[in-house]
Amino acid sequence: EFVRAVILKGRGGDAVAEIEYDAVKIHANDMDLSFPNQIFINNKFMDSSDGNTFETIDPTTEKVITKVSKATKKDVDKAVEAARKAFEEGEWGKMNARDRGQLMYRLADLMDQHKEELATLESMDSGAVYTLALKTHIGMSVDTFRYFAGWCDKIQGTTIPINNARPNKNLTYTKREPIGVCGIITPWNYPLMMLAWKMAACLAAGNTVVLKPAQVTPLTSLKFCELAAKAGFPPGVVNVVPGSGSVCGQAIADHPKVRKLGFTGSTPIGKTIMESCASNIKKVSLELGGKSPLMIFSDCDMDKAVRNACSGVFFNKGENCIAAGRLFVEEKIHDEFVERVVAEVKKMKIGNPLNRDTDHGPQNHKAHLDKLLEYCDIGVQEGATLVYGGKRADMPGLFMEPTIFTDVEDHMMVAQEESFGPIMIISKFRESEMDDMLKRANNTEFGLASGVFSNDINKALYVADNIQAGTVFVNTYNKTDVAAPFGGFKQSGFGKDLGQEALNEYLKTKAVTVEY
Ligand code: TAP
Repeated sequence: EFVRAVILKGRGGDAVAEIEYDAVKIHANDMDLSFPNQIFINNKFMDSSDGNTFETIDPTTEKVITKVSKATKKDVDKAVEAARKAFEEGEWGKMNARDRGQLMYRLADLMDQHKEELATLESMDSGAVYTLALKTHIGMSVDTFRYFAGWCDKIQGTTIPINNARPNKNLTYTKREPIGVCGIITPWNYPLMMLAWKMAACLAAGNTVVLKPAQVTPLTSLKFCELAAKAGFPPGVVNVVPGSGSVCGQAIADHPKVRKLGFTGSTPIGKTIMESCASNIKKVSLELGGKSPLMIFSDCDMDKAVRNACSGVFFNKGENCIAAGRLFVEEKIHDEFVERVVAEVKKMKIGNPLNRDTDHGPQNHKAHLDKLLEYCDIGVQEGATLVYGGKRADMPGLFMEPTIFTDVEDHMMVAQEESFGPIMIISKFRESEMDDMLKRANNTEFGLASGVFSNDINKALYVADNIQAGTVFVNTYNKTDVAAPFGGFKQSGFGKDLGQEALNEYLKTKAVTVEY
């Protein structure tokens, strides 16, 4: 059902602007939802230039939620031009940094006020369990905007004592400047959170942006646009172009006026993006795939290790870039550990992600579920022991049983490749073989995250020092925070999201030398 929605000036606490668009209205999760389904350019929602659309599907019901406008290359050009104009000629480029911060705080407040609506949309579009979507997908997005809002007026340069051209004196100072029009391309696992991680740093630095969300999960990024306009962001600062990677994403990566590209997604697409960025020497940051090792020593707190291993693998149905992709469990505790994780997995409630007692929702989309089932088949063919799951759950919707493999050997595909699904992969090591185990854990082209459980601080820090990964969790897992830099090594990419370091990805340094 399409109805014209008008958001009135001043309504909803902090809103300052009005925006009018053809809203999709549905009733779900005991609430009325109203959201856009068109391209967003210059603070206006519009159809694509050729009028084409694509369908976005609810993985719980496999039914179409709505059609969404499918951006063309022409639409990308239009969005980039809007962003360029906003950066070079508009109010945004002249705005005081502190005022920019206020806008971002206001947007964060609006996201907070709409969190139930956003979490419901995220849950329906991506299959995320609602309670998790509220806390993580949306909650961390709000926190990210608040965190970077605080950075706006703290982006500073340095003064540098260079050699003087005697008898004159010289002074060099640096300025940290925004780059200009930035492109952002996001994946489908945490649709709004991946937007927030990149866009908040990008806007805090003073840039304008054209973002392409993943085709299978566009809805929260469009609802976000409504809130950005409502918060008072000037036209052209935030532009969102839903569409395919091969057309719309590629057009952003190729665009000569886009000066920076922030990408989160798979390693193969990251490589093509990096090549495309060479066309105009775009600055690029890549957050790519992972196969993060989680190493569990016999001297660990077993309860904690079991709990964290389960959430490390099954959090967000395993659709988590830092998911513990491979467990190394010390032989001495291996059998007990396996018994206990199986017992935990048996307790997990699979079902409608909007139900408050559900632990495990449907996989994001059909092609992904099919890939996961094939991954399990290969694991069995390779000779790994399938201890639990490995198949589609016996119910309607794209549900997969949480899965556990043991006896996984290093040469197997399941030991090497990311599944991006609810599949625990367990290998063994002996106490005397710590260095050998570290070698095995490092013998991968990925280097996103890692974890270690041990009550021996020397052992834990030895592992932390010697593991090749951008993130190391010691006696915890998945503990990300908006203030801590996040990003991988090796073919997991480069450049950081979150923390102060993320600002560097969206700034350039100008050195000014004065003689007096
Ligand atoms: P991809 O298939 O790489 O897609 C990511 C995004 O790139 C999508 O928006 C996609 O568009 C777009 N894209 C595809 N081809 C493109 C092209 N030629 N030019 C420009 N854009 C293009 O990844 P995915 O399947 O969505 O996400 C899963 C992967 O992301 C996993 O490997 C996971 O580990 C990784 N990931 C990493 C992190 C971090 S922080 N390192 C976080 C989350 C996910 P479509 O909508 O058409 O697909």
